[in-house]
Amino acid sequence: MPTFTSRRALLLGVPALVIVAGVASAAWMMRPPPSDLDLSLQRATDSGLYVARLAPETEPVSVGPMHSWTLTVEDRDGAPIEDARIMIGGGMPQHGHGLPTAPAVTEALGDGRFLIEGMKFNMPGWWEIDLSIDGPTGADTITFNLVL
Ligand SMILES: [Cu+2]
Repeated sequence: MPTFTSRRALLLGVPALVIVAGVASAAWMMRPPPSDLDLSLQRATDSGLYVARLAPETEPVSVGPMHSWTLTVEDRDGAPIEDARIMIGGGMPQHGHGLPTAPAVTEALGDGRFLIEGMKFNMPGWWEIDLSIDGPTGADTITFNLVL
């Protein structure tokens, strides 16, 4: 029966593919991050509208536990941004996957500080944290690098 055959091929083929991909990617995933990565956690956003500073709630940042960060946003003159729509994304560029959680700003703490909750890194290596900041002078983006 064609249906049975194709289902069986799928049932056998998918796990085999997963295993092959897993073995192949193990070496791939061990690659060191680029040596010229900017690991600074305070920088101007891509179009220069804001200066963003990221600080983890506890240092060093470790692989595993869910934790929070504080993001501080200032305009280019150093004035704190009190009201902005902030979206958080990211992932591991060398592994082709995103963040394992969906972190979000849950509170404006004042003085341009925003609480980011729900951050988690589930493996060692190079992580990117992508922020989009939509504030009073416009929308801008920035990507921070983190090596765990
Ligand atoms: Cu990864």
